[in-house]
Amino acid sequence: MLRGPGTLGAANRGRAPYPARYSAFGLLRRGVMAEDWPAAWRPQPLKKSYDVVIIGGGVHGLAAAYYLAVNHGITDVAVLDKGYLGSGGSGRNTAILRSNYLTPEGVRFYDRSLTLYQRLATDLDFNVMFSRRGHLTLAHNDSSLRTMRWRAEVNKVEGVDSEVIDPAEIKRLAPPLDLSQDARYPILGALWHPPGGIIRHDAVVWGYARGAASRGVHLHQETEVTGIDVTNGRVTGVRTGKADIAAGVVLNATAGWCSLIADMAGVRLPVQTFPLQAAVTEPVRPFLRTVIVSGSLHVYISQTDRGELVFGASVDPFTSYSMRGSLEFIENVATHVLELMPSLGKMRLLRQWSGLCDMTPDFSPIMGHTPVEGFLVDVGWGTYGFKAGPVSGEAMAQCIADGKPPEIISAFGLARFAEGDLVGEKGAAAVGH
Ligand code: PYC
Repeated sequence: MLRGPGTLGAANRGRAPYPARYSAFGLLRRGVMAEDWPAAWRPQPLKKSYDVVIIGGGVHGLAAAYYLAVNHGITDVAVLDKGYLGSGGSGRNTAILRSNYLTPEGVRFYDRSLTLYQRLATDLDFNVMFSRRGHLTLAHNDSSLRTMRWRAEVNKVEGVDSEVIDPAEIKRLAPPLDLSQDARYPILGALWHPPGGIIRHDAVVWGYARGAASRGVHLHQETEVTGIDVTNGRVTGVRTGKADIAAGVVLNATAGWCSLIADMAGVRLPVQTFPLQAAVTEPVRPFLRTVIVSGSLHVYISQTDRGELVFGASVDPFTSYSMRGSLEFIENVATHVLELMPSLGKMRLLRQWSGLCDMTPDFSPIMGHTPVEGFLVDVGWGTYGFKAGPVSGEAMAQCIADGKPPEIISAFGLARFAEGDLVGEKGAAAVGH
């Protein structure tokens, strides 16, 4: 099944050039000629064998496939997804981008991702609607302010633009915020991160899918992996609901089910999976430019280019694979949004949804090789996965091509949990967990 641009112009298959170059002129010509766009990617037969099989058709898996092809010329690659592309965390996150992390390793890593995101529309010839809005993390108490000063200093040392600002500056940047000192949780200051912003998350998925497919990568939707074959400590292929596939390299780029997939290869991951809910309102005129985060109130708010407000919270307080929304989440998120912006009392919620977050003990990902030769992981993203899509794809592609992890992910190996060499990134979480 293809949803999204993969279905566009199905009637034109075989006629129009593939993939079409997107341009203002092309848009005009097709409008005038009433011509449909060709499919952004085409279904391919499931081969019996590939050099590389990537499990997970979200931004991480697709970006890895794209950079394997573009940076390393490796194109005998299949991306498998049990649903449709982007149907997991990539289509369920709140599309916030930032690099104001706490550890030097985290700051460098997420900053590379932000750099790639900023030029992604040009690289992919696909409008991913990156919008640099600035990112404000509010402090309601002294300990939050202290952590923000710490983050600002680490950010500056790593060349990332972040600073702690006072309430007057916050009011200037985000006028709808209640900055009165008699608010229930007065705002004492904020970490201001000008490069942060939002993007259209589905477009990122579609852009990478189109870019990878046009270079020969096969995208197989509704192809669930049911087993991973390992012989003498080496991966030899995967089993799917459709057929078995031989492969010398298998990358687990799943979110929500990463520990279950790793388990199929006999690799145990220190990961617990929690639901994370989000909600969106009806669209209103643009009034909020910055992304607002309050860790103490467990809420983040941004306004999309279409005018909707997107709200998110911390993960649900129990492990589960269920993706149901709850009334409790809506009550809490609405309460905290109104504490921050009382003027929103009349806005109506449009819908809510949920995704799954694979949390690691140190809130940093697990990337690179595993004890099973040829079986690699790009997992354990907690609530940070979407922000890391491009850099993860780039790094995992390099890891596969070179046979060793590049420097930028060297701190995120699985062995760190046994060695006690953690990369504590909890202090950079948007909300408490
Ligand atoms: O870390 O900025 C963040 C975030 C926002 C939503 C989930 N995580």
